Parts: sequence; C-alpha cells; structure tokens
Amino acid sequence: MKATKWMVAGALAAAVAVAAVAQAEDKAAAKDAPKDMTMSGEILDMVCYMSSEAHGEKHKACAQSCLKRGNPMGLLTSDGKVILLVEDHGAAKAFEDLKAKGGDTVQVTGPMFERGGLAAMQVKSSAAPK
Ligand SMILES: [Cu+2]
Repeated sequence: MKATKWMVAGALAAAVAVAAVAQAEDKAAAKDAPKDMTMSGEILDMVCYMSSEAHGEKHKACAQSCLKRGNPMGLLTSDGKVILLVEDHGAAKAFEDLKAKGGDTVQVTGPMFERGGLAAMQVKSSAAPK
C-alpha cells in the first residue's frame, strides 16, 4: 500500500516536471521566432525552375500561369539561391498578389525558416525592388 502511494507521488512529480519543460519550450519557441527579413529576387514557378531551370523574361507568361494554377512559388536571389515562398495565413493577399509577378524581380519581406535543408520565407509583404 505504501509503495502504491509513492508510485502515485512519483507519477505526479513526473507530470509536473513534463508540464514545466513544455512551458519552457513554448517560451523558447516564442523567443526564437525568426525576425522578418527582406530579400530581392525573381519570382519563380518552382515546377519549371526545378525541372528545367526555366525562368526570366522568356518564361514570364508560363511562370504566371503556373503560379495561378497553384504551383509552388520561389524566389531566385541575385546570388543564385532559391527560397521557397509560402503564405502567411494572416497576409494571404500579399502571397496571392505575387502570383501575377512570376518572372519579375521583387522585394519580399517575412520570416525565414529552414527545415530539413529547405529554406523558405513566409511572405508578409512585397514591394518593387529598390
Ligand atoms: Cu512555367
């Protein structure tokens, strides 16, 4: 009977410890939220760029058509890096508007993320390049 009491106490202590760790992780995640960055580059439709490196002026109409059909969007920076652009649910219009900018050089702003080697920016806003 005494042993059972200790087991219950132990389980409770463990649960409290787990909750404390979870709370600390939540705080760390909020603190580590990436700051917004601004990057310039060409808006890519990832289908044609990844499969055949198509981009630029000649590919503009196709890029815009690909993006309007819902294909993934990317940014080709001047130093040749490719960044996946994803929607910010709170700024869906900013992402939607970029679909008509396939092949154009724009400036995009938002937090950057890297998961499993893939870099992405969540688009908060865009502007004409300076
Ligand atoms: Cu295309």
